[in-house]
Amino acid sequence: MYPFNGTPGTRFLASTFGTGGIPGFDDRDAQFILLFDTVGQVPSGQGIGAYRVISARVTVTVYNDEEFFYDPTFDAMDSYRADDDPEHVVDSDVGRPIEIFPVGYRDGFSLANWTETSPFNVQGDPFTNSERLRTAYSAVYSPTGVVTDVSLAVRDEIDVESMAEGQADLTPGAAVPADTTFTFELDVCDAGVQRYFNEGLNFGRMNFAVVSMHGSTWDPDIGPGDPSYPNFYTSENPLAQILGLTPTFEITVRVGSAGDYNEDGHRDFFDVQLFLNDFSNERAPADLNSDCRFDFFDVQRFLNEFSN
Ligand SMILES: [Ca+2]
Ligand SMILES: [Ca+2]
Ligand SMILES: [Ca+2]
Ligand SMILES: [Ca+2]
Repeated sequence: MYPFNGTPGTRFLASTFGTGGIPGFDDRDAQFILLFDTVGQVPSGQGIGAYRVISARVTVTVYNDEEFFYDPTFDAMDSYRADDDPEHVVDSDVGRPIEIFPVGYRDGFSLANWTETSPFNVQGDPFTNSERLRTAYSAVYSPTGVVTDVSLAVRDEIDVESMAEGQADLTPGAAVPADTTFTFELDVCDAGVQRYFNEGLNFGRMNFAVVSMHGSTWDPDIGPGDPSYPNFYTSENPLAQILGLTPTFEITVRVGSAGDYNEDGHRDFFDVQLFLNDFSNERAPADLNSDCRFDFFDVQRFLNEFSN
């Protein structure tokens, strides 16, 4: 999802970068959209609310060698503003994080009909102004499924956190070598994120936007910033296919009632025992209301689902 990508969906590499507040461009200018079909692995069509994600992990692997610096943590939105912007703040650490967001759609597109070769825009002319045109965009979800485009989060002053910052086996600030894999352990302790997964798994497909706001030009005046930006292997990349470096998605999800907690088809003492054991050891499967706390509300929910 980049305004001037002539071959969307079929490239061997995909890059992510930002524009530092240049008018006419989204702040998150080049976005890497991943599509994973979950049909056949997670039952689809069970209804919104039937899915509770316990953990989710996405990986992407970098192709380019030592062209940007590793930053495993969130950077303040105002640090992405241009240096001459009065609201600019200095980035507190070297490099820029690579982040992952839900995907939203516009202009007639949806999870059901947006494909990897869908056009960047159907309205407007990105050569004149590409702001808020993209048919699929990095987004945040509300608990009721209201979608907000965060492609212009810097100028919209949406101080939004992603579902995860990519983590790599590197020292923060290090130049990132080729073939480094970034792992996103998605924060599922958020009712909006759970809603996003419910919509995706119910349909049978999970899409994600991998984004970063690395500078897209190397400016020696900026100092110890980024010489460049990440370039990732896509699923089409033949080398990545052979070497196992294509993007991956792993999920642990409960489908349906937690009453049969041990999933053996019966509701009995062993479900109660396993739930209480997980609950008292604060294991993620027992956090039945997905708020990352272990309290009365989880017990109440378990008793409800067990007795119904
Ligand atoms: Ca940081
Ligand atoms: Ca930084
Ligand atoms: Ca059982
Ligand atoms: Ca809880």
